[in-house]
Amino acid sequence: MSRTLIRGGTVVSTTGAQLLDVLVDGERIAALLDPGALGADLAAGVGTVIDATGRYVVPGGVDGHTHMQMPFGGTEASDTFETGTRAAAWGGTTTIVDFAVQSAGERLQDTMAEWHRKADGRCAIDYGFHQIMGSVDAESLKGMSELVAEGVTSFKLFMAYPGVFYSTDGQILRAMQSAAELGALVMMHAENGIAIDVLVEQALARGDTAPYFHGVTRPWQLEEEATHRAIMLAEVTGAPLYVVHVSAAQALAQIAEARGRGRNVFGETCPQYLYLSLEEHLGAPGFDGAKWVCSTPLRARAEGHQDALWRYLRTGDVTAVSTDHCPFCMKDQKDRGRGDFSKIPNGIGGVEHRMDLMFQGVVNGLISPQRWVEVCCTAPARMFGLYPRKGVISPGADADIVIYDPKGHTSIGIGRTHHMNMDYSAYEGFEVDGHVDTVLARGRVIVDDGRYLGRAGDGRFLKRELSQNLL
Ligand code: DUC
Ligand code: ZN
Ligand code: ZN
Repeated sequence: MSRTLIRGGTVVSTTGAQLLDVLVDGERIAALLDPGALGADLAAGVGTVIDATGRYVVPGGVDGHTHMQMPFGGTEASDTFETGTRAAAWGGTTTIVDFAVQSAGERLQDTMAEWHRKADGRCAIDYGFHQIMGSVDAESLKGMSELVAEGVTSFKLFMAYPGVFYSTDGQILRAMQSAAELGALVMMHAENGIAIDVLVEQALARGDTAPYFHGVTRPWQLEEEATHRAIMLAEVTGAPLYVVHVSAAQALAQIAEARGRGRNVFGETCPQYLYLSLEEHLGAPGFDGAKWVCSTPLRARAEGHQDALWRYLRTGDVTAVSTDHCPFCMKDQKDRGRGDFSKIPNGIGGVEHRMDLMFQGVVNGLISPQRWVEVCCTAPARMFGLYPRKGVISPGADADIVIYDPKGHTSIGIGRTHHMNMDYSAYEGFEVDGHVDTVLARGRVIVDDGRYLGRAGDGRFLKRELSQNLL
């Protein structure tokens, strides 16, 4: 593969924004150079020159939380590894970390092997795996060390979904003890599922069956309580803790408090919690709210969660922004919950829109361009043991690069920017500033000027190291 020069752009990193040329050699970044400073020796092998004048040159996005083909509620997330990673590429994300799912009674290793089979040879971009532990027992605890050796260095546990993925506090404690010994990261779905199930049963008995009641029966108090409990269990065991898809301001306050005490506790949020709400979306007329049924749920805008999330994003107590991409179509999937919101498969698709949606934080003066790059690219790479191969534009890193036009415009919705395998868009009608113009994945241009040039199978499995983000 020959050399590529990206010329004239502003390279944005976590520490600053600077006019620099980027020289790519094969799959890697070879050098960052003062504009026009390419010497004759390096210029010799340059086959392609990309003019990035007036645009940002940023690391390819790292989405640390996706669910391609995830089985849920008798159906399966509608994006395959092929369609979902292609959509991610369209949106400037060049790495995902997806979840292998262990349900009760299955061996961890078998589920991991199955997820490799699903993804192998199909992905457009590089990918790693976390392991969901749906069954914490002696065998799965032993299996954790084998997975860490294979580059699967994080384990998700659930305090929600009794009878499906739920772990008791005792099981959580044991898994955290094993994780602490291994140096592995515990990822937590922090909602009190036992209490939620009672509220759900009572709501349905009252006839409150519409999608809106999915949100009402998962109040923020039950997210705050579970987050606090998870933090305390992590403290007792010494395990590093990453709380996924945080939507409640009060849960983030718990995380901020633990971080203030120097604990290895991290928070993740997702664009849906920053932009969508219980009132407008879950509460949409008829059955439309089903489009936005996910857990944790969208919160009441009136309660101030969104403002708090943006604040915590700025201060650093939200470490990373992922999508929790878990798409289901309305037809035949979300439809299953007509007349009973508890049967609506939980999940929102958004892998394609994270970079653009988070860029609105820059446009609106809520975060800096540097922080945008940090939460979307660099921090998730460090959090999940992929740094400095991913998440940074520096010599030796994989040449995963996005040329982003801050003056561009993106129209989100079906028939416009929509490559996910869903029959609706959770962000339909969003008109946003900024545009993903060109995407390079390991040195190859895979998206350019509205054309997709990648191939299924280009993406490789990433063996991850332990988290590089511990306090
Ligand atoms: N939440 C979702 O919305 N979908 C999948 C799993 C989860 O925890
Ligand atoms: Zn979850
Ligand atoms: Zn998830």
